[in-house]
Amino acid sequence: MDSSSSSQLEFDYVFKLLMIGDSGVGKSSLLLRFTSDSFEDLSPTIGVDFKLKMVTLGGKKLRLAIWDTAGQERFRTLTSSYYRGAQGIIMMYDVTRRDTFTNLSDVWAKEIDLYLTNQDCVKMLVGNKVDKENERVVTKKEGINFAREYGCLFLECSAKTRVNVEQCFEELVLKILDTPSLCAEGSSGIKTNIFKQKPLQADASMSSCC
Ligand SMILES: Nc1nc2c(ncn2[C@@H]2O[C@H](COP(=O)(O)OP(=O)(O)OP(=O)(O)O)[C@@H](O)[C@H]2O)c(=O)[nH]1
Ligand SMILES: [Mg+2]
Repeated sequence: MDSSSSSQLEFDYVFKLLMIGDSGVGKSSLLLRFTSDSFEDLSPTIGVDFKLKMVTLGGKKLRLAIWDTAGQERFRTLTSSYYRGAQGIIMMYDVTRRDTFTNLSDVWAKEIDLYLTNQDCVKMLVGNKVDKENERVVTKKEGINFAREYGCLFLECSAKTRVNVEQCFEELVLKILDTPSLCAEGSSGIKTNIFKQKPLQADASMSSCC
């Protein structure tokens, strides 16, 4: 990745986005669908993964630095350090697994309270795997209610069928753009800061889609 070439610097903002949620809910699959428009049977993430994507939204050229954390508990200490400076966070559950939904309040909301440094950080609740409608155990209404209580945006999606995949990221980013403190000159959303936080070597892979 060459961050010094001029084409790489032609953007208005860098936003750091973080993906959290239980193992197996489909965080890496959603990210792969969004960045590469593909779907595979992925192995659980080891530590943290990272992808970059350029998008144009709201008339701005944006560089999204998306950190995909491991849901497995043994990586929790490592992943907690990646909350720092995030402008947006995707909290994900699997609509066919009730435990992944209850863990949002039992585990993930607590992690956010402990580790998120940015008070105005925009949160997006995502219920994945809606293609498995006949196995659904968490209703859309429950998702809406949780999102209302925790002040999150909300969408249901399927990384497998592409339903609402782009919207998850677009709605999150549009809300970030609409939040002055996250876009102001001198805020952490400005161009250079993402390269200060690199993935730990053996525990993360870095790839760029643009
Ligand atoms: N049917 C269906 N399966 C999905 C969908 N998204 C992911 N999966 C499957 O769910 C399993 C787990 O997906 P991952 O993307 O690895 O889950 P993860 O949240 O990244 O898991 P960790 O990295 O362990 O935290 C894989 O077998 C995926 O193929 C979806 O939208 N529909
Ligand atoms: Mg993963």
